[in-house]
Amino acid sequence: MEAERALSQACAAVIGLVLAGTAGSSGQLKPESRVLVVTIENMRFNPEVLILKSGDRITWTNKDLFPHTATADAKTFDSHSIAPTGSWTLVTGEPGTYAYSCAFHPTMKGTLKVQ
Ligand SMILES: [Cu+2]
Repeated sequence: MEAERALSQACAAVIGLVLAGTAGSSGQLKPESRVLVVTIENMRFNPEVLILKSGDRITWTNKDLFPHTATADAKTFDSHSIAPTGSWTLVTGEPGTYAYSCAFHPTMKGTLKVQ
């Protein structure tokens, strides 16, 4: 009897968590937040300019045969080395325009516009 009651209480707790997640009250799991992808290929960021909303996630995927980075000019973010076939994800924060480049290949440039 005691075990059954404990189990039903545990289930109620899990349901409560799920509801909290979908309600978007946490700030981390906003239902409207999206995942956008920048493909690194042929020594370029594609797309070069990405417009997104604060809270969106952005994933850089490296399809070249050598490592790259996504490093903000102002050092507000830095992926460090992203290995071939590897990826790195950033959750966007403050609105603004963020120019970034590859630390290994400074001619590779991109821009994030967070609204
Ligand atoms: Cu590079």
